[in-house]
Amino acid sequence: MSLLSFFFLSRRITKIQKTSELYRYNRVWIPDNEEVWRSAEITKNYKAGDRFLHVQLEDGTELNYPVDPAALPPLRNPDILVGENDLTALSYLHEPAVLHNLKVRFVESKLIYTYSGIILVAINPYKELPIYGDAIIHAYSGQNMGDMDPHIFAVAEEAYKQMARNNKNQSIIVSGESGAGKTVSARYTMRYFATVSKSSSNAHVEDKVLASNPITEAVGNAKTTRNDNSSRFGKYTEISFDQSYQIIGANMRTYLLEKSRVVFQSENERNYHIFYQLCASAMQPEFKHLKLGSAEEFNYTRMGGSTVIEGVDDRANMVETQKTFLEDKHLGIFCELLDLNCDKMAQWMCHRKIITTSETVIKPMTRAQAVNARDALAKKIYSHLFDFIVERINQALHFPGKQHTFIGVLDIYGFETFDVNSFEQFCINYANEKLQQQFNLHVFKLEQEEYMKEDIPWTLIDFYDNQPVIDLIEAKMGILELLDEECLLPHGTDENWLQKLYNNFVNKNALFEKPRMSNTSFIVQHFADKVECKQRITKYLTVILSPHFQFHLCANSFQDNPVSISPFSSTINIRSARPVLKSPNKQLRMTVGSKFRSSLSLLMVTLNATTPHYVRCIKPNDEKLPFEFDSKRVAQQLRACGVLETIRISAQSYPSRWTYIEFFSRYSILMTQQELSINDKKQICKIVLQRLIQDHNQYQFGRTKIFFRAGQVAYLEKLRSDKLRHACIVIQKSVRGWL
Ligand code: AOV
Ligand code: MG
Repeated sequence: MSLLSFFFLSRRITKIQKTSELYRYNRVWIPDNEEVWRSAEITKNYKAGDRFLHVQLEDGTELNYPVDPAALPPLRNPDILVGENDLTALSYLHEPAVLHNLKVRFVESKLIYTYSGIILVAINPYKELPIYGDAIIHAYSGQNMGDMDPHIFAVAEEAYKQMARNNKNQSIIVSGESGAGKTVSARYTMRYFATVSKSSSNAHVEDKVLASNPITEAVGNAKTTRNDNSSRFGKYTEISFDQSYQIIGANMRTYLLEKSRVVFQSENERNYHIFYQLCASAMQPEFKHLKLGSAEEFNYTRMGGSTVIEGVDDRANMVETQKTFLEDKHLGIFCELLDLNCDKMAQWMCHRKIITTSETVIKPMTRAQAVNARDALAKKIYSHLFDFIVERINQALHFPGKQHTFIGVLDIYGFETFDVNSFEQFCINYANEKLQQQFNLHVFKLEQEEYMKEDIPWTLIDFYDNQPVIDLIEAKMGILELLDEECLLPHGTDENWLQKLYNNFVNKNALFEKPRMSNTSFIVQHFADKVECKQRITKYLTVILSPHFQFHLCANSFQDNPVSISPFSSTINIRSARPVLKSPNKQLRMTVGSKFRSSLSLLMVTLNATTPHYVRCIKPNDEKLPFEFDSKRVAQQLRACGVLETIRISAQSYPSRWTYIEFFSRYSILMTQQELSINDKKQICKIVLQRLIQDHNQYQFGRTKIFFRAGQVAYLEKLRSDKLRHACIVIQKSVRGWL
């Protein structure tokens, strides 16, 4: 959402809430280029209609600040509210208040977690903190969210509790831009579940679930300019629980691994960690046969300039990766897969076989063709290995026993924009649009619709609906469909595709632009930012690898090993069926974009069938400095991820709700005999609640449900458990009396 629309939103609120009365000798926030907002004290009495506000900044500067009397600057909250652990508790809810509150907590109190209604905001401290130990996990276990300091463990506990209480699958959706802390947060939630729901029957199942992280990170993470350990794939891990809510296994779905990295890395970036870990361990006995050398020796690993990451010991990490492979056998298989037949390789790296009706010709390739074929092979092998490893992990994490419920943890690559963006960024950002929409749908639309359905007074709140940009990408005749169409043509090119995009969308769709100086790229206005994608997108979909080359490669090098055939079998089937290179393989060509689209929509279906919990990770500065808060960068992310709208909606909304029947059966223990004698159950609920919670603003009676403001259900639960405990004591006493 643009800064401008935020101004309009806060203006409207400003108008309603504040009169010029409030601007007498009060403190306000004024926009600032550097700090985003600066605090200022009003030093002269402001009269309605005045076009200037006399203010003094914190550094003592006095200003005659020009104002629009209809939209005065936002007011500061009283100091007593600063540092609140839930942003929705602030009295003035606007961007400067939220930013200031987060900054005070983060910089002064070193608190990285803050609630914003149903969202947990997590600011990356870029420093190891002593807040993740087992003792802390146990402290959070069984507690109510509101009773404890905000923490990733509190979110995990809430998901666990709701799963057990409502018998419903849950998901934890972690989002944020690259380097914001998603993977770290996802890992901690998994640690939490592994610790609190240890299986008594299968002692190692939770260890195995946790061990999947280092493996997938070794093969799927790499150093980028944004993050030394950047996830280059998306991951949704479903942790399965049995009827007693103990872990019985896990299953992982991965999304779109960045394959181009295998053969190309930009300056200061690296290939996948595993390569450096293997090179650093080249002299270890178990890796000697691979005849590896230093990462400096290989084009694929030294391209980015530096093969080391500060503070990272690749050799030690290899030991770690090796340890977590569930049996050494798998690592052996992994290495065997790379052990290619040399003669055949040399032949098919440089030649291709062309079969026509009358003859079969073997033709040498040009250098460029051979290089392309080599790169395509490398990417193919790597992505197959990646899928193979994920598949094996899933097999290893599948245990006998019936899954009763699951908690899914989604750690997907964050929204990203580089100087040069390609198809990968396009897909990553598209995925983020889908997630943002899922969030919008859940928090805004469903809430509002529910209140309306229940006849609860409710003011509609504007929110940024990103359906138009999703339509631009995935709807009929949208960007992806046009791409598929182009790839189906025998002579499809990027140029033609781009031209189609320009023809279809320029001046017709406000979210699409053609850069003025370029015919080779297009710009999409995403919810978080504008992103320019460069040409060469169809390149990713074009089959460059000679079918015969692959076929022979597979048939000759891997045939003897039935396990190693499996990751390549799809290649063989597809390729061997169509051994002529001249016409492109249609099946493969059209799938990349559409496959991603369908895997994303499947993910959305899964997420929509669970109760979602949201963690929004914020990257506080671009230099990876500990506890450094760059207000500009934080404000940008808060705007992009919808935190501000959620604050407004949460403050006005009722996050918990019970149907009258549910309320009646759960809290009948709190009802008096006299109340219970009333015939109408709905009426009983109303009477009881009015007696138990005096502040009538804390709930609303809908047509079929009761809606509670934050914290009220926790209060009722406490009354209930006190009553139960009391009842137990009474029973124990009377039993003792009988004995
Ligand atoms: P990401 O997953 O959001 O980026 P990570 O979870 O990899 O980001 O975090 C980046 C780095 O920030 C980590 O390697 C840690 O050094 C540091 N960090 C993050 N969270 C914490 C924390 N809670 N405590 C201490 N350090 C932390 V990407 O995968 O690039 O989108 O694609
Ligand atoms: Mg990550």
